Amino acid sequence: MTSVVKHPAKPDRIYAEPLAEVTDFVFDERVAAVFPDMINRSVPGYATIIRMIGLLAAERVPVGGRCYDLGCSLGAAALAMSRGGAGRQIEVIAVDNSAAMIRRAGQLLQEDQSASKIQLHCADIQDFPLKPAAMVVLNFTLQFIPLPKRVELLERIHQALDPGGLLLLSEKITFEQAEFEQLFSAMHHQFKRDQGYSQLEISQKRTALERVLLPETLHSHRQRLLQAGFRQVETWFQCFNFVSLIALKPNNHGASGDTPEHETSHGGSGTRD
Ligand code: GEK
Repeated sequence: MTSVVKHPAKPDRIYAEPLAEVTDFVFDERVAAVFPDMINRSVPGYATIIRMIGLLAAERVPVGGRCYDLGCSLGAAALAMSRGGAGRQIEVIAVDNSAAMIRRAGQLLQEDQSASKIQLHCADIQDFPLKPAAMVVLNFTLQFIPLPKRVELLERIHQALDPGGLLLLSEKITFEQAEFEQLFSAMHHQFKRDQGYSQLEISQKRTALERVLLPETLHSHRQRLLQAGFRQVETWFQCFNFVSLIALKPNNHGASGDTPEHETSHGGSGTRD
């Protein structure tokens, strides 16, 4: 989260010592205090995704347009959008249900002059009312929403988006093929080792997240986005078991495609993911 934090991030040592009992992961004060270090060392490509969110906002958000960062944590994506839309009077609304995250985000954003237009809300995104928007970001947030509730949230986002609007959805994913599941989990594990996490930290964190972060396959995500009303869905980033998708809502002229993707042969090859 280099874009928010100007001073070195406090190191994440939450799972460094053996715990008598590993309880479910929560986004509390301890996590909020080390979050930039934690997410950068845990999610391969995180800094790139944040930077590209800024470029997407620069490309797609019109003058006076509205953006949402849902499950904003410390507001990295909100800040990227705010900077991407600089000079265009865009409105950025960032929402998270962790009071600790919102408090810390408030402190960090206050230090950043470019972020004056970002509104922070401590609320559950599952029932947070959405106004018309040009861009919505769910950057590694949907994975924490209960499975049966996910489609409803995506439907509300689709409904709120302006014609031609876009949803950016980043998620940790699983794979149907066991070989890829094993290979990419191992690569993620290696990535964390390379970032300085010990075997103990990796294994205790995995246990803590087991019942909290529920990943799905890329195919499930694409199907649900289509079900929610999106017509065009494309993967723009993937590193092992971390992906980021862009889902488009057609503009009034149907420019992003009037035909649901499941009725066409995708990418000309007819193959599915
Ligand atoms: C980033 N997007 O830095 N309502 C609101 N917030 C929620 C909910 C909910 N129902 N469930 C979880 N969260 C950020 C990173 S982190 C991803 C997102 C991670 C929030 C939760 O409090 C946390 O701040 C965030 O979603 C997930 O670009 O830690 O892997």
